[in-house]
Amino acid sequence: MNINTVSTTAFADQRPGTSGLRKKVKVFQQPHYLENFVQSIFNALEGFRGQTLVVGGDGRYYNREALQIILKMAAANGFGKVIAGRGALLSTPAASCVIRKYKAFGGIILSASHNPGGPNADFGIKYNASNGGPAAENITEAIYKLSLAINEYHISDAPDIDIDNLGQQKMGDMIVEMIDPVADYADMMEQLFDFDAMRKLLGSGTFSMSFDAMNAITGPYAREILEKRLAAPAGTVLRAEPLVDFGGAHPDPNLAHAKELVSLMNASNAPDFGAASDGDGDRNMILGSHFYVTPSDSLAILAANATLVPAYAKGLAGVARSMPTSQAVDRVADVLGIDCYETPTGWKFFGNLLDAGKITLCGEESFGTGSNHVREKDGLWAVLFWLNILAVRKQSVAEIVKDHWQKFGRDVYTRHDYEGVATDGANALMQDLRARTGELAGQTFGSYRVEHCDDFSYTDVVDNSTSSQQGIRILFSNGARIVYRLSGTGTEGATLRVYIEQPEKDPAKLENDPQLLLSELIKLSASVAHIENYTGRHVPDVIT
Ligand code: G16
Repeated sequence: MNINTVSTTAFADQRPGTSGLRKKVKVFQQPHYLENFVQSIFNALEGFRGQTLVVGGDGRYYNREALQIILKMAAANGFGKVIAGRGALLSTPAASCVIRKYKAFGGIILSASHNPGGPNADFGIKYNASNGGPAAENITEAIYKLSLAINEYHISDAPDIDIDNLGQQKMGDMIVEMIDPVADYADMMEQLFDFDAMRKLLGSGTFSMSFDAMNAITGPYAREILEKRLAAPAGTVLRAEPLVDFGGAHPDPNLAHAKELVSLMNASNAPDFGAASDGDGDRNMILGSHFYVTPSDSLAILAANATLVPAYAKGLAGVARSMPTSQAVDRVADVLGIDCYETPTGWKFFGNLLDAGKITLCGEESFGTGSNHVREKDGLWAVLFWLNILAVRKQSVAEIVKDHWQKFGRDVYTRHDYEGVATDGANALMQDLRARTGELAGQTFGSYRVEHCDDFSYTDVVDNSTSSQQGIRILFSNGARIVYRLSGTGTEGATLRVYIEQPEKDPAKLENDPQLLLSELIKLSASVAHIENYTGRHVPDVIT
């Protein structure tokens, strides 16, 4: 094997976003584009010579080609071994599990998560550290800076490797081991949950469930765990075959994009439990028969019921949520007497808290929940957690949620997304709000008085690093909040996210529709930020 050093010129647009570098496939297919970024990752790291790198992805278009390139670059840069999922597949949580289990130096995950796939759609790549979690901001910034100055990369001239069969092969001095992408993860799930109780529930004949894998990575995982190890009836897993373009669909498990599952769960003969996961398997949506559980409520309910699950039977060290996630879990933490941390959006911000043992569970409004078992959010894990709770409590999803609201109160919540708006307008809107934070404080709008308004800034309690400009928060005196931020995961224009929340304790109103309960605040959110002026949009594209 020869190592070629290839001259290249830098690309100016390789700054990782909320979760790695996400661009159109066509952008990644430009000569040297992927190679530059991979070399910049390696250049940002120290001490990996002879060490192990884990590589896998969500199976989307360009995944297999990217794996071959990364293998050749890892060999040329001196890694001792690459562990990769067969077929270039590894769900994001499974990649985290494998990095930790085999004590790898780190991993590269090929995914654009819930974004569509295919030759004209999206691709993505991110680096995870030896704890199995997304690289911290100081690393992603270092990668970006190096990408701006790169002028060469190293790549082996070895032929492509067979990535469809298990076992070890050699590329020069480097070992390439293709592993079963599902086995390690499934074994871990079996350690965490009460599989006997769950098997009994699924086999009781009085309980049914549907899991929508959305033609994405979780199909094989869900089949193995739900249909094989837990003996759920065949067909429990819908759209189980991972496809390079997700069947043309948008693999985002929410009310807008998982329409088939939502209709199934609202039909007259709806299953008792419905769930879905996203492109790379780290997100989850939880549904009961005729009932939707918001991700923020789901996190709070998992926290409140954690001791019913073997892995968390001894209780939780603490919990964390991203800033725009509702305050429902804060109430649970209060009652449990444990710490609750508020971090910026991005799973990477939970890493230090998990590593330091300060938290056991964490989650986000963006359909992500996870725990200290790995360092990524974990879609199937959340589904199994719910299944474990259902098996122990023997109540319906709706009963469990309503019971939770009665006990803790409800944080009525909605998110309004304005997708693909002009970047200049979106930036101007945020700048305008930022400039007005001082003057908004103290103002009254209808029945709402602004108590505090700021641009959220976070200081990590473990390493004291700070992250500023993480979203404009308008906090009202009655506990309601409106939060504005721009998405860091889109690939076209800008996406404005508006998060709207209000506590509700009146038992008579607890079960009302959030869009009605929040109607005044929703109108206020649009007028205060002059959304129509800046974006030209009168209504949001997606409401969750
Ligand atoms: C990523 C991050 C999450 C974040 C989400 C949405 O998830 O890991 O922490 O909440 O994006 O981010 P944004 O609001 O900036 O679009 P995923 O599932 O896309 O990897």
